[in-house]
Amino acid sequence: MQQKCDGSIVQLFDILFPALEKETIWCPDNSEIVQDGVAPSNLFEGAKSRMTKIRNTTHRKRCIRLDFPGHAHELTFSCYKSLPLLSQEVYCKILGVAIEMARGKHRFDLWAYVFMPEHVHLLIHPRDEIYSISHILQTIKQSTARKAIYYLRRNDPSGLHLLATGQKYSPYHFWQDGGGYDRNIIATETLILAVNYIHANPVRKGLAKSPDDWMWSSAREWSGGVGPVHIDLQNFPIK
Ligand code: NI
Repeated sequence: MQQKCDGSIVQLFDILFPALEKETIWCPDNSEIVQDGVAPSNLFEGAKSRMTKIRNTTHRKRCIRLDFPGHAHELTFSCYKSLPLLSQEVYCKILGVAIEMARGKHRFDLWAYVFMPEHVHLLIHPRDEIYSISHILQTIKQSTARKAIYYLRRNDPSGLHLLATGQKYSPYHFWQDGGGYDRNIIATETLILAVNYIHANPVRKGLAKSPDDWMWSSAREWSGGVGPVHIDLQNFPIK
């Protein structure tokens, strides 16, 4: 099926998967929506090159979550207004705990992560056939936001205004609205590229000399050391 890529990929998914969950997202890093060899058909393998054409757009797009058994998901989400909230260790710790908690609740493997000052990348692999990436993300983000705002109220009330939304029922946000960026990955080579990409983030941004130098990353655990949030590599296709 040939489709143009100027946003029409959303319609393509609408046609193919009308019942799938969809939501509005903000894509950080001007990233693209890409499907990587997605079941149930191999349609997306061919569609991939066309989909990459929506790379470098900075428009709001809809994120089509494809919760397919066995797929890994590369998730990216940003702090509210892209504020460098995660440059403060306390919030990284809160986020780490939130990921641990979500892992207990939703049964997924955490294969790689990096907490950048203003955004987060996670590579996760749900263990169950039936799962919801939206629920997993919601658990992680809500728990972090609740604790971070509580912390701010008690310890730095003057800092709260940075997170103020002006909305009555949701007065403070820790995370940018929307689901972030979600890419399904099944091919082993793509998984390895994703892990390396995630670990290279602080180096690319000039924040670290090597991936292992960045505290809030799984790079050290991948090279045999320990990191602040434990990763589960027993189900990773190669080691
Ligand atoms: Ni990044």
